[in-house]
Amino acid sequence: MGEHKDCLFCSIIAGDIPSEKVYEDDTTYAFKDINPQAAVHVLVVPREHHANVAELAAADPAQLAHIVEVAQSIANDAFHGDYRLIFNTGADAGQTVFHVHAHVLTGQTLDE
Ligand code: DGP
Repeated sequence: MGEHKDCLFCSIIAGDIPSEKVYEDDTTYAFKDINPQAAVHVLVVPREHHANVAELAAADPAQLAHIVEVAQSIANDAFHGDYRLIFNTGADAGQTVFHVHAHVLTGQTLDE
C-alpha cells in the first residue's frame, strides 16, 4: 500500500500534481474529474494505493464503505442526494488509472 511510484492518483493525493479538491480527510481524497461526464463529476479515492475496487473491498471494506459515504455527502450538497457511482474495473471495462476511484456523477438528472 502507501504511495506507489508512477501512480497518477498517488501523485495527485500527494499534491505533486494539481487537482481541484472537493473533499478530504485522513483516509480519503475527492477531486473534480478532468473530463467531466456530468454537471458534477468527482473522483473519490483512498489515500492508500489499491489497484481496483475488488482489491480494496478485500483489503479494507470499511474504506470502501467510507467512499460511499463521501459520495453520498457530495451528492447531498450538489443535487438532493441522487447520484451515479461507478467503479470501472479492468482495462476492458474502461479503467485507465489503476488506483481505485469512484466516479460520482451528479448535479443533474441522468437519463441514460
Ligand atoms: P477510469 O477511466 O475509470 O480509470 O477513470 C479515470 C478518470 O481520471 C477519467 O475520467 C479522467 C480522470 N483523469 C485522468 N487524469 C486526470 C488528471 O490528471 N486529473 C484529474 N482531475 N482527472 C484525471
